Amino acid sequence: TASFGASRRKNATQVESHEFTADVIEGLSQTPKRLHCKHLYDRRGSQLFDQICELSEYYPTRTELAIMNRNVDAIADQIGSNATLVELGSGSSQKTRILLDHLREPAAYLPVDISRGHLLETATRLRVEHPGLDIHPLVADFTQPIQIPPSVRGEKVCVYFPGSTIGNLESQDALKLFRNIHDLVGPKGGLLIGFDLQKDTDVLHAAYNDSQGITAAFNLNLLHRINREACGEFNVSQFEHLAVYDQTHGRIEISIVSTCDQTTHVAGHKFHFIKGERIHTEYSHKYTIEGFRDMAAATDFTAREVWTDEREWFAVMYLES
Ligand code: AVI
Repeated sequence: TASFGASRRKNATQVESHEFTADVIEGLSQTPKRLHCKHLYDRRGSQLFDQICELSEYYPTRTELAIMNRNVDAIADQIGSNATLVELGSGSSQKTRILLDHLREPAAYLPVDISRGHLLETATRLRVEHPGLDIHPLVADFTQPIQIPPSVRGEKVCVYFPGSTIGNLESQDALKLFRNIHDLVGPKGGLLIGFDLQKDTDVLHAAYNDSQGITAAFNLNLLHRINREACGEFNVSQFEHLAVYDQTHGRIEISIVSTCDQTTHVAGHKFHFIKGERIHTEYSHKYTIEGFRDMAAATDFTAREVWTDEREWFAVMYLES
């Protein structure tokens, strides 16, 4: 599951569906039209994202995993002993396992995710795999400030934010998140973060325009979701996936493009599209190590160490507050 998490829980479905509908109507009323990328991760979207991670063209997941495997001892040294590890947008990922297997006497592990079911499943599994570890799942939206329960006592707090999910935030939101993390970990706290690096445009293009069309299905699923959950009437076959690399901003820009002039309705609201008009759905920022270091420094984090792969396609950085 991606780090924004699947946000559908049976008993909270109604409230969430109102919020989703309101958000969709607001986004489609803007010029240019836009939809928040967190809405890409309903149950189906999360399944499709898991498939993306397995694609030969989608290098980030396996590259980050290889970096973690190769450097986990050095990473554990940086984090130090008796640390409380807070994972933002925790998945069921192998990266977390590697880290937990190597941490020196961790005080506690706090996986944070917006999806309760997924979070509790992960916590149950981890309790079996790590019987001595104090595990406190937190159902929360990590883009908002979070609090560590007072019962959790470690020598320091380290936030783990893998997967380059930071890249899906616009720069102001990324800075805000860094500040929240800084407040959470306190003085001498840590942040272990994975981020994607700038590289050859063809490699980037292939990663977001895979030959099997899984990324296209992932993106267009958002229109299906609107039809399912927000009384939408999109004729999805009249829209296409578009992902292009914008070199100036160092980011992949993902949108859904209308292939003709058309009108659709969402919960009784009318939306007109001209041929070629885009709905922006996601950014995926690609950084340089220097640029990332500068962004972190603007929020008073200092880069202590960075690990990368031979091709320098992806980086994992340890920062201290
Ligand atoms: C979750 N996130 C880091 C992915 C990325 O690469 O930006 C989301 C994604 N969108 C399309 N493919 C993958």
